[in-house]
Formats: sequence, C-alpha cells, structure tokens
Amino acid sequence: MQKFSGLALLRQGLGGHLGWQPQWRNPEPKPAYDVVIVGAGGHGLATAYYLAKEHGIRNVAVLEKGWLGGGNTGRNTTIIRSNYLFDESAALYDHAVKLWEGLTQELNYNIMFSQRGVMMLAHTVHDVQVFKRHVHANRLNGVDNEWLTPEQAKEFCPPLNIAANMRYPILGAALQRRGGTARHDAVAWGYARAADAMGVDIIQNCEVKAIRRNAQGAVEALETSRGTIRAKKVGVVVAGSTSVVMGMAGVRMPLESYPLQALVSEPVKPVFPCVVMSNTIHAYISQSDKGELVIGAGTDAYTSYTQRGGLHITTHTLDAICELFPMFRRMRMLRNWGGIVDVTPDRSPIIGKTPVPGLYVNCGWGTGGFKATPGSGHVFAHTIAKDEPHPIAAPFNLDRFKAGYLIDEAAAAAVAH
Ligand code: FAD
Ligand code: PYC
Repeated sequence: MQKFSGLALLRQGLGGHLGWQPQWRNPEPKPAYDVVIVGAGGHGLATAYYLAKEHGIRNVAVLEKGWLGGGNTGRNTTIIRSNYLFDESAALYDHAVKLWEGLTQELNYNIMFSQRGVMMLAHTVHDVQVFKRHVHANRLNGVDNEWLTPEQAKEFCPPLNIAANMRYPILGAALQRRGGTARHDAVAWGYARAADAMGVDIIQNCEVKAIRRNAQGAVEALETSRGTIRAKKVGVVVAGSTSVVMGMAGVRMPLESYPLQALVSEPVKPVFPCVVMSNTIHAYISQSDKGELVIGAGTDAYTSYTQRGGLHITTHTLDAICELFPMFRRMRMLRNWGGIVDVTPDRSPIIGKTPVPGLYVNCGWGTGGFKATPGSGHVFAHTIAKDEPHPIAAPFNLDRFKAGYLIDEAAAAAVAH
C-alpha cells in the first residue's frame, strides 16, 4: 500500500501528482468467501478491516448496494463523544474514542479527528439534573465530563447567547473535552483502503436481494444484483435498511427507521471553536474545516425510507440556532439532506449473533453511530471471528428485548426521536 507522508506529498507534487495509486481495487465478486459483510458504511468497512488485521480472516467481501460511504456515514454531522449514562455504553463508546485517538496513524490516513470538545446545553431544571447525573456517572467510569455555569459555557464558546430573557435560557452545560469531530468520508475511505490492502474485496453497486439458508437453517449464500455469492458467515451492517435485509433471512428486528436531517451554511472564516448540542430544542452545531456551519435537527415524527426530512423540522432547528447564536442570523444555508436512522426501543445498538447460525447483525445506532465506528467494527469483528460476543458487545445482544435487560440511553441519544 502506498504510504502517505509529507515526503510523499512533496515527491508527488514535484512529479505533477501523476504517481498516486488508486486507493482500493474494484474487484469482481468471487463465488464464495469466508465472511461477507453487507453494507460498506463506516461500521461495515471497519469490521472488515479488523477481521483482516486482528483475526487474520482475509477472504472477506464487503457488498454495497450504492457507493462506499454513501449511507449515513457520509450524511452525518460527525459528532464524537462517549458521555453515555450506563456502564455498558460508557465502555462501548469510550472504547471507540480511544481508537479514534490513534486512528489517523493506524490507517496512515488523515481522518481529521479534532478533539475540540462537545458541550451539551441545559435549558430546564430537568436538563440540569439529567446532565449532572451524566457527569457523575461518566466520571465513575473514567469518562471525562464536567459541569459548566452559563458564564463558563460562554467562555468556552464565545458566540453562545446566555441572556437571561431568552426563550430557552442556558442554565449550564456539560462539557466533554475529549469529544469532537472527524471527517466522515475520510473514515470510510481510510478503512476501505487499509482493508483492501489486506485482501478484502470491496464490491460497490452490488445489492443484496435475498439471503439463502441451508436445510439446517444456517446462512449459506446471498443473492445479489451481481449474482450468487456463497458465504460461511454473513454480517449485516446496513443501518436504516436493517429490517429489510434481516427480513430476507426471516428475522424480525425491534427497529423503526426514520429520516434524520442536517444542513450546512455558506462557508465563513473560523468562528465556532467547538461542538454545541441542545437536546431540548433539537439543534446541534459545529464548523467544518471548509468553514461551513454544520447543523443538525431531530428526526421526523414518522417512519420512512426517504433520504430527506420535513422542512418544518429544519425550520424549527434554525429558529433555535438563531436564538442560541444571534450572530448567525444573516447566514445563508447552502444544502440540506437526510439519512435513514435505525432506532431501537432503548436507543442502544444491537451487536451480535442472531437466531440464524452464521448470521450476525450490527445495527440500531439510530442517530448516534458515527462516533462508535472504530469501536463497533472492532467488537463486531471479534464477535464474527470467534462466534461469541466481544465482552464489550455482549450486553448489546438482540435477546435483551426479550429478557428485558434494556440499556436505556434515550437521554444520552442527544437527538430527539
Ligand atoms: P451506513 O453508513 O448507512 O452504511 C450502511 C450501508 O449499507 C449503506 O451504504 C447502504 O447503501 C448499504 N446497504 C443497505 N442495504 C443494502 C443492501 N440490500 N445490499 C447492500 N448494501 C446495502 N452519529 C454520530 O455519532 N454523530 C453525529 O453527529 C451523527 N449525526 C447524524 C446526522 C444525520 C443527518 C444522520 C442521518 C445520522 C447521524 N448520525 C450521527 C448517525 C450515524 O450517521 C450512523 O449511526 C452511522 O453512520 C451508521 O453507520 P453504518 O456504517 O452502520 O451505516
Ligand atoms: O449522537 O452526538 C450524537 C449526534 C449528534 C447529532 C446527531 N447525533
């Protein structure tokens, strides 16, 4: 694999940039693989990468119906944090943050991870109580989180309006300094390039249309738009399409799929130093390295598979943004889009085995799975390779919805749904 470095950049620059190699191959599907991953989002690609790197399983294909990273991975607002309430979630999301911290070096690909801090605003007495509870629980789990007064919040984020007569007054904020953002496309591309270099076949424009099971009920092959592909093991990592794909194997999932949307402004000079989220009024904002304000809203109230949301949702969000940051009132919005998020009853993901032998599922990340990408791929690869859950993934099994061992993270989900 060609190495990226300052020297390589200089050398290529002097040579007119004619020597860069393609980042990954474009292979034809083989008739059979040891493992097939369905879905080339960040989670699927990370899974393939860790299968090859940590478990030596390299006869792997990742099948993608569209283009690599074109699902929620390429549509999200890239907020990364691990300030979840329960021990199980803290372990999972902080595992991911620790991997994020070394990922650029590990992949030799600049994923632009920026730990600029994620600040969550409290507007009501209830918010204050909930966030303080999170601060205490996080600290007990070794996850950084601190409580700020309104004045301290403004000091951390100068554009913030903390006037007492606001419609949504700021009563304080919880700040995770290790939280931040990363470049979403680069995450998909970095994992794809590194997995491809270890022999993983990434096959785009290849839609899975049916899952075939043998006489014992175990998974044996996938019918795709590019023919039949046999597989000893199949990992389904298709976010908003999970119910549809798992339905092909006869497995009914406890999921609802909703559109979640985001928008960006025209680009401006650096003006916004951190990430700010307001769960109560459904708005969150950061500034991309290109200078655009990246703004997100809550989910639509109805289930749907359209990759766009209702206009009233963004209008409401922009009302809130203008009240929180009056200096942005005259900014123009450039684009908006949506992604389909897969929401579980307890707002925590499902990672693990299924009732079908050889079939594994990784889904239910809802509005908040980007932050988990490296950790999710890492524990899911272990689960597939060993046919038993990674200890961090074990509580997030599908059976919890029967057993009642729910991990209720609705308050930490940060986005209303
Ligand atoms: P995806 O990236 O969606 O990948 C799944 C892939 O499966 C897709 O490429 C799809 O084409 C493919 N696929 C589907 N069906 C088939 C089939 N039949 N055959 C083959 N391939 C198939 N999370 C955060 O942590 N922080 C945020 O700030 C954040 N903001 C968000 C903002 C928006 C607007 C949205 C929509 C989501 C946001 N999320 C956020 C959630 C996050 O984007 C997702 O949880 C995460 O990206 C899911 O990654 P994935 O790899 O599982 O899914
Ligand atoms: O989970 O932090 C999050 C998030 C922010 C925006 C959408 N999801």
